[in-house]
Amino acid sequence: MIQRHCSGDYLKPTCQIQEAISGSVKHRILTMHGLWKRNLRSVAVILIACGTTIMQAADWAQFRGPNCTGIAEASGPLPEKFSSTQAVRWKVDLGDGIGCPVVAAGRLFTSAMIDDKTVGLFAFDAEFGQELWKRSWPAGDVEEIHETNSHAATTPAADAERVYFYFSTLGMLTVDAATGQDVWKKELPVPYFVFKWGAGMSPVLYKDLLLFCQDDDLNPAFYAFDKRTGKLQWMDDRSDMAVNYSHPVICQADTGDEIVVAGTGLLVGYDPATGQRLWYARTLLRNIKTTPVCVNGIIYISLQSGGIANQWLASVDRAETGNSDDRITKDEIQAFVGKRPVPEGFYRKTFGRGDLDADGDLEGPELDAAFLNPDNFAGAAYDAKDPAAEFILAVKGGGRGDVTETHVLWKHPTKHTDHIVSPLVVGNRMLLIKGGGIATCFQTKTGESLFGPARIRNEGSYFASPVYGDGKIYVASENGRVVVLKDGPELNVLAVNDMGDSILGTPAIAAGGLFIRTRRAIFRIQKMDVPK
Ligand SMILES: [Ca+2]
Ligand SMILES: [Ca+2]
Ligand SMILES: [Ca+2]
Repeated sequence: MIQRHCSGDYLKPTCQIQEAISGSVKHRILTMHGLWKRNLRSVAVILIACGTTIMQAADWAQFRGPNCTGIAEASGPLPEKFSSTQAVRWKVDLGDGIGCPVVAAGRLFTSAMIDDKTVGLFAFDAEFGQELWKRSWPAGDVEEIHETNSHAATTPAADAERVYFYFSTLGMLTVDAATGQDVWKKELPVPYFVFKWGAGMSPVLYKDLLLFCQDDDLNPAFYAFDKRTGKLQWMDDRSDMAVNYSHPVICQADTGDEIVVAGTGLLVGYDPATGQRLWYARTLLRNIKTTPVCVNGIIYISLQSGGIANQWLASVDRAETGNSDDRITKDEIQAFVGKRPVPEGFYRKTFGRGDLDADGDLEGPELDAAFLNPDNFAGAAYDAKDPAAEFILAVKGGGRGDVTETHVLWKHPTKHTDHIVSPLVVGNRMLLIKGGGIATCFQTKTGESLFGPARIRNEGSYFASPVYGDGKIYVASENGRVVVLKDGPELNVLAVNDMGDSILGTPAIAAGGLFIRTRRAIFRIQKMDVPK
């Protein structure tokens, strides 16, 4: 039962497919492994007292760790100074990859391309680095992607029992965390990204749900599976969205938990039990690639995005692929894409609603109509003088319906947000890192500036998002350097460390170490002079 939404109504019902969601603490206790086993009795007592949070605090089980925040609350001491040879507990060479490492119940998981045609998923002992198992699959007929990307771009999610891994041509694969053996598999529509950005969304866990949101150019949708069986619990058709790369986060609102997803034009709060859209704030931009951070029922987000017409004209209607007449034709799109035929479905969706005069090209307002849902125009219009926009924003969860006027706490234009790097919120401070190595910091209560823009002594490109542990903030750059900042109300660069190889994936902090995935290896970095 999928009910399509009516015009202008973003609270569309979704197909809820049976079974209430129940987190079972008892189940977790019975199945804990490794490090936890030693302290089973005391851990069990704490678990009963605080529900599931203790597992999440100690593990780094998914993209950007607990609730995608980048924060390790109980990390133990972590080093300031390290390199590819200094403070390295272990290192393993891997194939190319930019997905992040994750750690659950003492095991580390990460993905890599084993060769051009084969994708691998690897399990290591987080403490000692021995390979526990590896799996490989034929990558299949993968789409061409941008040269800075890798086909191994997604991050697994994991718990003590299973590892959940998404790959564009394979769908969602779930294997046993201890052995790597198949548990369940779900095929999903293979995503299409006309600008060759490629698949980059990773599954995240919430209680017994495995959440996967993917806003591509053909079939944008948000899925919730039963993590044990793969059974689809609900899905939300997100055909009102353009391409986004923002991960779902959990907001603990006064009214209960919500799943919050940022996307084209809209920040949406979902009911975890049913997948219904509870609220939306009509306050975002066109393509959202940062992930919000949710603290104490408030969602913080930083954004930078242009309009849609200007991007299409700049990319496609230029000398190499077009004729610079401010009009886009299918031939120009095909010339831009290259040899692979553009899917008919893409033309149906875009020209179908955008070519208003049916003359075979898109121009002026037709560009906005083609590439944005008619009910969800976002970002600069085709005739805007300045299509770029960027801001920071705080929205209170727990609303119902259109909360644009009621729950946006503050929204400030800035000049230093990044379009890919997500913000880090530690205590009452929100830190942004922008490409080029520029930091700005704001207080979360009002969004007022605390410091910056200020240089962090490493002028690289940035794809990874900052992470926090032991009073320090680690910022990894594509140029292989990891800048270490002291967390505080002023900028304080403690060290700039060279890992000797490009880093695009966000590092993980868990099990007493800092795990850094470079393009060709994984390192466990830790403070070496601390007695164990
Ligand atoms: Ca043209
Ligand atoms: Ca036309
Ligand atoms: Ca025309």
